[in-house]
Amino acid sequence: MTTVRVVVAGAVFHQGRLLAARRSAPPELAGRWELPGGKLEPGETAPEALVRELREELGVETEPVGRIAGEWPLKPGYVLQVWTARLLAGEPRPLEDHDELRWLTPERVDEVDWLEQDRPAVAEAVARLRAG
Ligand code: DCM
Repeated sequence: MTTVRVVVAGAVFHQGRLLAARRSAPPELAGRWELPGGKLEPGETAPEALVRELREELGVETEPVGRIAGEWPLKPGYVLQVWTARLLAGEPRPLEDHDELRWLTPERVDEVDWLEQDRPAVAEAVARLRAG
């Protein structure tokens, strides 16, 4: 039996902007921008994993709001799921895995080089951001 592992990423919104994070590793992904997140640990729900990952990687407290429909293939054995989330507390800092962060307005969301697999979810996140 093969088990597919879930990577959960967050479209974090704050004051009408979307948070983008530039990866510093691994070499084949470094320099590309993503919605920050990481792998579910055994026993965790996706929202629990998202809150933990954003705390570890960015030093912030967040509240998952809702899932963006869809699931996107990553490397073999992994799929990406995306949730929108609100920033509750803290100023994001690139503590792990990233070397730059940006808050993007909807107009500027295409100014960074998003990982291909993140693009559909980024487009949907921006549509929600615009809708308020
Ligand atoms: N990943 C991705 N898009 C994201 C978050 C993660 O494609 N928004 C991929 C990169 C890694 C894997 O998921 O191959 C695990 O991520 P991490 O290394 O951040 O745990």
